[in-house]
Amino acid sequence: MSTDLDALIAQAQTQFAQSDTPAALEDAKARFLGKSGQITELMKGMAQLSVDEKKTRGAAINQAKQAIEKALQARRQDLADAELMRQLQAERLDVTLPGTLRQPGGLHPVSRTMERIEQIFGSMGFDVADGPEIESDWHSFTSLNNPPNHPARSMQDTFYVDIKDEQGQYYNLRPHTSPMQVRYAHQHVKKYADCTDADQTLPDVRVIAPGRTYRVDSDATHSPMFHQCEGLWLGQNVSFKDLKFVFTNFCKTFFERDDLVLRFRPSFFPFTEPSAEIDIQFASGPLAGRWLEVAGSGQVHPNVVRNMGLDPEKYIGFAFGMGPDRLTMLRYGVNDLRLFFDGDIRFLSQFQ
Ligand code: 2NL
Repeated sequence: MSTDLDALIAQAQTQFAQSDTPAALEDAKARFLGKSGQITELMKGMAQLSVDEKKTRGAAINQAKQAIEKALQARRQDLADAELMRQLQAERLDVTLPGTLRQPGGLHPVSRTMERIEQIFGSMGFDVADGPEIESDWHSFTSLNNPPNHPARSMQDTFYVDIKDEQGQYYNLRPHTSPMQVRYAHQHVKKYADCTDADQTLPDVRVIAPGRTYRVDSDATHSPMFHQCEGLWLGQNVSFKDLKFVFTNFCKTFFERDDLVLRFRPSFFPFTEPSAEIDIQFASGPLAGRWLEVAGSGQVHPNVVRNMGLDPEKYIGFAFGMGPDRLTMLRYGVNDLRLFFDGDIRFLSQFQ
């Protein structure tokens, strides 16, 4: 092969070696193998040669072309290998590092209490009501026999939503779960509408209403969002003795204590008459001998029974309201309510 071709091959090899990127390499390729590259120009330059000269010169140029293409291919491969190595380095995984273990989750202690409450009252034939957290003024206050200017209705005590209902009253964040029971009773009336004739046995309303509730209040024992569980049992002959049985049974089961005693202390609520505060006392353990207030209760006021769409001449019974947050504190010996709502996993995981 002629020396000009050897020099051309060497020149191509040098330029390919100096190309550090695929783009630079393709530029270098164009200078030798492109449309106006040096190889192409040499081919064009053969026009004046004789047939024999063309044969030998053409073969030599072709050989040079093949050598340059081979060098190009080799350099392409080198660059691709280098890029792969760079990528492998950059994306290197240390498979010996400890993994990110996903800890199993668990129920919040207050949710556990709610489930226990539902289970225990369920075993005594109570249904579980559900309902909205944003309530109408009528369901939160009026239906429950609260007078129009009752302090519970004030902005100091209740959170209001800037939306009015059909009666022109602002909606509120329900301050208790009673509205769910009022709604439940109405549905009950609809469901048994054909069963209200005097000769027939009227079906009881027996329901609990657990859920989130809201009041303008915040310290170690009050949270603006807290939980409540109310209970309602209305029937033709449901009395305080039923309340006493049901609630005693609940407390003994909930706290897993047979030596627990109850005390009913006269009280006042607009929605019940007569009304009573329910205190419990443990015979042993860290809280032994202390009276602990656990619920409010009473015989449902006839106005409230009427507001439920039921006839107070036919339906009588009791209602109660308790705080699952406080019950959880008593059961586990927690002294600050706010711990339940801080979301600190070190505290919460202790209940799993
Ligand atoms: C308390 C007071 C109480 C009720 C709640 C109630 C519900 C309806 C009708 C009548 Cl639908 N009463 N609930 C009755 C008495 C007391 O709770 O101190 N709760 C923690």
